[in-house]
Amino acid sequence: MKNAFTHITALLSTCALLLTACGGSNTSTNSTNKIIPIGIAVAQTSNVALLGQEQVAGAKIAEKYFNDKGGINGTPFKLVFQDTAGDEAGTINAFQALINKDKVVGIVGPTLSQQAFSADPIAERSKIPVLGPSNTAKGIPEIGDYIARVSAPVSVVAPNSVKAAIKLNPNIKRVAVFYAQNDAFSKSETEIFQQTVKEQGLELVTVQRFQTSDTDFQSQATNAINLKPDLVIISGLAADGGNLVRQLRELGYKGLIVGGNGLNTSNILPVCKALCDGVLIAQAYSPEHPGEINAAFRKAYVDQYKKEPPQFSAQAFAAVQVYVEALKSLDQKSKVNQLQIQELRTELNKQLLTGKYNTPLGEIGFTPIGEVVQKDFYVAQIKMESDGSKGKFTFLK
Ligand code: 1QQ
Repeated sequence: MKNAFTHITALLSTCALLLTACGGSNTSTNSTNKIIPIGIAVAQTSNVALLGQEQVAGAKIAEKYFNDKGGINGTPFKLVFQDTAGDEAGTINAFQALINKDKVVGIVGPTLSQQAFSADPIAERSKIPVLGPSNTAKGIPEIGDYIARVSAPVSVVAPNSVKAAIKLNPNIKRVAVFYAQNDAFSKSETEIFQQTVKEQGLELVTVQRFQTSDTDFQSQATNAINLKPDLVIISGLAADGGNLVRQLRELGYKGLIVGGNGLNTSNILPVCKALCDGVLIAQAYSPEHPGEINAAFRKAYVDQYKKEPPQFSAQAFAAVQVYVEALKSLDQKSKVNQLQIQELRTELNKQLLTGKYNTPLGEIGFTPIGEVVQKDFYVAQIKMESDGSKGKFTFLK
């Protein structure tokens, strides 16, 4: 069983690349195509791939793990990848390909909230479930009945890192906030950061704006440093965020730095190198999370990548897991291979919202509108070797 599945999965990955050669592009129902296709629409190219490539890794580990365990009650599933790149147009194309050409039962994606706000409404209109693996802005599940997420929102995650910074340095008083004004997630996260700063009785001395495409932050960094902050908080993405950290340090800023979820990848380490040291980032996943499924996920990740699994990989794994377990439950009621694709998508959407899932993130479930319900959150701090060549995320106690 195990080897047959692995073989079929490998064959289908080839077919996904050569759809015409394999003749699989026009299959209208699942009864003629036994293998169940789940779509993955994340950024595999562009700067956003600094985040998206970790999602591909987590999803692929889930594909092998759950197919080795028998797939959907004995029927294997396959992941169909469509690259969204970093923008909205690419995401819309990827969603349309998955919905109309690949005829997937549900989609995991996209990488950014900025992309989700334009592509998710297309899935909603086509009545196909979407599980956001990393969309944390306010308002994502509210896009529609078919839109849910496994990524806890900024309102739940972001305050943890500010509180951790205050614990590390109880003398913090003056806070400078930076955010990328062309990114929906960054705008949403900075609102939460600014609110937390005020709730903690700190003084917000400046709010500096930039673009995710910026590489030069000299003027914003200088403006902020002149106001003598003892905490800097950044909401941006990986490349811009890493460059901003580096330039703040080069210009002499010595205080603590909190980075938001867009900096939550070891792919920023080559950008700020030794100057990344000490950055605090809240986490919705810990590699130390107890339980069998996280142990299996962690081992598979460490074996392949020789480092601890990052949050974005764990969330992508969890999203695939939700589809697999919801499909299994549904299949026990009515054989999923005998349902027409549209009926299957609708039933799957209903089913997944009612389940409880024991994932590497801990036990998760959903509210009726598709907001994730999750218990455990953490804060990590980047520790770099002094020559800046290597570093890692260490979890605070
Ligand atoms: C969002 C995010 C991203 C920074 C994660 C990749 O949280 O866009 O909502």
